[in-house]
Amino acid sequence: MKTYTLEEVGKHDSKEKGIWVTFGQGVYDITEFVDKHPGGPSKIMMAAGGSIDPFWMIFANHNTSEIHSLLESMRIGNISEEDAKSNKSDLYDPYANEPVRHKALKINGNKPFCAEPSPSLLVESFLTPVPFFYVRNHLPVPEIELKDYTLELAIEGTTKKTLDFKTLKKYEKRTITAAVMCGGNRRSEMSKVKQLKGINWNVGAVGNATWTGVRLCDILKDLGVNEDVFNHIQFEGHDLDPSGMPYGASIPISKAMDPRADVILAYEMNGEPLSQDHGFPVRVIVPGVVGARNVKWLSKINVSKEESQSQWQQGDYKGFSPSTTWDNVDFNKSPAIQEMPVVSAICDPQNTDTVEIKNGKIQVKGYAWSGGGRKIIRVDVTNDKGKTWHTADLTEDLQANEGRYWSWSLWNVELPVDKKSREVEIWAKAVDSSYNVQPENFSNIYNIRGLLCNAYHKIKVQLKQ
Ligand code: MTE
Ligand code: MO
Repeated sequence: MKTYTLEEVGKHDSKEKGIWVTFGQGVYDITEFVDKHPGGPSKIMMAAGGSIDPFWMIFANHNTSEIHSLLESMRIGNISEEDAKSNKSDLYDPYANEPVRHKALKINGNKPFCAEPSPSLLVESFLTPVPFFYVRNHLPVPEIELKDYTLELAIEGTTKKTLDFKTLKKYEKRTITAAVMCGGNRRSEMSKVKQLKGINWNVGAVGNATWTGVRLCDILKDLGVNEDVFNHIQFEGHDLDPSGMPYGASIPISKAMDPRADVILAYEMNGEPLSQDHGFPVRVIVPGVVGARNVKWLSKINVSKEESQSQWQQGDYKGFSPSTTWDNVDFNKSPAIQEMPVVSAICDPQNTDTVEIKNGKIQVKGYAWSGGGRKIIRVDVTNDKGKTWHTADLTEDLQANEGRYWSWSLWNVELPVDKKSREVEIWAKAVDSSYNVQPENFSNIYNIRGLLCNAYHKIKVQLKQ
């Protein structure tokens, strides 16, 4: 294979001249691949004409054999050993100072850190203890000192005010109970239909907590925002990608300014200051809305006519038809996910567990939740493929108001089983206050990003004889 100089590689940084990158000693022509990059063309273009090594240190989820062999298929040559070494010496590990996490979290990705608790642990308590609350980071965790913390308030990009932590805390203190759920929760089940791209979450990319902070509507009112002039409230985090772009997302202004929507800039979780992983010192909680909009380590709020232009608002966290493929997908044609659909999961027992029969029955526990403040009104469970449905008992948030039910509901049910059968298949489905119900299977809601995975949860367990 041919050997290139870094200068030669550097000249190939546009579609016209071809797009080359290096990784280790390899030189790769990625011109054709750029538009197909799942993380968006803009992200991969930051490496055009240079080394992708530092990017892959931040987006370390690229370190799979599948992605390495995809890269190798585009190899056109090498750089010299010395050049590869000098590229390497510039590297430092942006994840070197990440917080310590509880061993009970099952890690789905280390850099960035993504982890969830086991299902049975999840339904042990109505409020999820902070150490067991799933973590979904897209970038290294930023380190912020309270005394240095500032929140910028802007209108169409022009800064109007900057609040420090003390000033922020002067606004009226509010507490809500709300579940936060990742748009990819239960993706591992959908991935059985067909290959898709995303972290392989089980049912634990959700947690339920109390969130204390100030109402976003109070801050926007104080800023003199006219709801009729703008359409979206954009948020930015203190976590930055290699080009200095922050994590970002937005919500409709109607949600942000509605006092009944309970959108909170939270500084406490379950009565304690936010932990580093969950957004210390301040994060947005948009109850009833997909996790991705609940921006952590909040650095900036921008009032705008437009949605956030971030990759996570524009080129990710959107739903598609089961027939949409990576070759024909057009992210501009799908709206960004906001309010989540109704969902439930069986958490105890888990698939393939062996369970004991007591008085001819087995006990089954789980959670159910719906977005938009819609309360769970019923959870139906069957162990004969729908011939007989048993209604579960619900543990609910008794303080929640009509139309503002942000918390999850836990449920449990005793299912009568036939002692002679060795194996039982259990299905669960929830119904929300709009009588929305979960779809029966994943095949007709499959999408290439594995989002909105809310089909009936189906598991098989063995009966202890
Ligand atoms: N905010 C910032 N700044 N950076 C992030 O990577 N991840 C989002 C959201 N807010 C993210 C963020 C996603 S996709 C989810 S699901 C939730 O945070 C996860 O919140 P948690 O880690 O507190 O459970
Ligand atoms: Mo997420």
